[in-house]
Amino acid sequence: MIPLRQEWPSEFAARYRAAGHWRGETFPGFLRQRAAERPGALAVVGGDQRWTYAELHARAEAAAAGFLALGLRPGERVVVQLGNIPEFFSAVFGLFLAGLVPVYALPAHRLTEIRHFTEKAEASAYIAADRGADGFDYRPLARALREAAPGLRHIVIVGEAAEFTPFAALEGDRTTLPPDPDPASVAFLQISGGTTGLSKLIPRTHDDYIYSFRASNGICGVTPESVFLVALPAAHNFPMSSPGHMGALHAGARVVLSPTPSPETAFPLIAREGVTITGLVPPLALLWAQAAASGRHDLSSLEVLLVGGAKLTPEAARRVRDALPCQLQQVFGMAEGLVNYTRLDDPEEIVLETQGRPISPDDEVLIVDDLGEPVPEGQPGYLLARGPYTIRAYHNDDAANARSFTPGGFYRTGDVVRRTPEGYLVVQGRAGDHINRAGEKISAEEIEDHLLAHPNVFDAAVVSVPDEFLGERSCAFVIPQGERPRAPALKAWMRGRGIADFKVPDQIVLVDAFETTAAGKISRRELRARLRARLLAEEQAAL
Ligand code: OOB
Repeated sequence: MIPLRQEWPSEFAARYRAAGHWRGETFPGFLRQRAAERPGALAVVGGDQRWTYAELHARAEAAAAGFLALGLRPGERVVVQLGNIPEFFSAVFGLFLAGLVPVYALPAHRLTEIRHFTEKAEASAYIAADRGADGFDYRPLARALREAAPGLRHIVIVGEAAEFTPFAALEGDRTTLPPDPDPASVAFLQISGGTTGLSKLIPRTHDDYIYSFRASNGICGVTPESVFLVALPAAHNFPMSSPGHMGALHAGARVVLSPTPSPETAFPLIAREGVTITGLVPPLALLWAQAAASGRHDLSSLEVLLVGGAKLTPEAARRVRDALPCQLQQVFGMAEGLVNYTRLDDPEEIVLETQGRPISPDDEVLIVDDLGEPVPEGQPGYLLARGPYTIRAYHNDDAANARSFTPGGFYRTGDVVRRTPEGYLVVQGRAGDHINRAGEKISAEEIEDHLLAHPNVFDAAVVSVPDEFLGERSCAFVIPQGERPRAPALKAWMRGRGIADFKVPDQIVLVDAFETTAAGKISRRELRARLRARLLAEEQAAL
């Protein structure tokens, strides 16, 4: 098994410890501490379950002992695909307590992605629920995965487990639990937005990740009295750590789980539980703003709404601020590390017009040109980041590491930003060829590869198109061969490839050829840019 590593050069690690960023806390350690300090306080509310800190800890311990009794050993990796249900927390903290390493998949992922994570992480087990909030049955997926990934030894199902191991039945001897892990060790693998090809695995350590949400708590005003609503998928880095459910649990606050982010589901929960803080992607924030106008639900407990994952334009920011009775906070982050926030005491124009500034005084941000040279202050350039919670390497991916990190250890975010005189970042675009569809990142290359597997597709190029609701949607240009494929059939065929639904192209345009330049072939990136420009020009002309 390839060992899990995430290492900062010793002088950096020493600096981050001396500054008090890395305090030697661990996930099992902090949960145990909260359970001891606030045993009767509510930790997790979801569905018809309400767990106190003592109960969450006891359930996590039972799961941990159960994982070990199955024969799983500390250091092994476990793919977790759970939605916003309380068992997400008993499973994940159970894994932490057993020294096992969660690999966070999203509920939308399907066989192709889950198999990729399983193989790349060399996972020994997979945990899913019987059904998702949308009714999707994960058991057939689990069956197909068992065939496709022979290294997988165990499949655990929350709910009706059929032939698999029922999560609720996990039990074992709690005295066998290992001692707390090294805080510098890898706690879990998060998945990248996948800007080129398939998603990469992001190893995050106890030290670095706990720092990121503990510091976020300070910036977002999270206290033990806070009530955090998880509206986005719990496994995503944004609702997990900005300040997220992990921040809330670290603070001893209450986490409320909304099975879906729709106002119909979330608003009654806000009113009932007195939710004080939550996070949304821009399209949902706009939807909430619209729905709030009906005034049917009491949202007065809301203090802070974080919006991020994709660009919130100043006009959208104004609409959200005007419609919701709370403070708006913009957040620009990435699963690889760096997170920026506007601050709660920032002047209005900063909150509406910027994506915030870094969490940490030790976050190093560079804005550079094509040659890697810093651009003049205030000019747009590529954002590079290095710091106490920004990774230095992906797991098991030399090619991506060579591409994504500078020799000095800066992560190439792929985002194009400019910095204001006050030190705030404004996201202007990006360098990479991905589509940011309502905060879900889709790699153009990954989708093109799928399309090329179709017998009637000669070539394909996938581009992003501005979309009023989603921010961006995907359009696939396809050169057919043989029988002309029809767009709906091609979409259905894509779905059948076992990929997340959000990756299926929103639009498919058949073309006879891709233009080439006089000089011959053009780069893939250039081709996508030209096709995109052509489509936009055509749409303009049609108006
Ligand atoms: C968050 O994380 P990821 O890993 O899904 O995506 C990161 C990318 C960034 O590199 C940027 O391209 C985009 O998402 N992004 C934004 C943004 N927030 C993220 N682009 C413009 N404006 C924003 N406010 O998406 C994520 C992780 C932690 C906190 C928040 C978001």
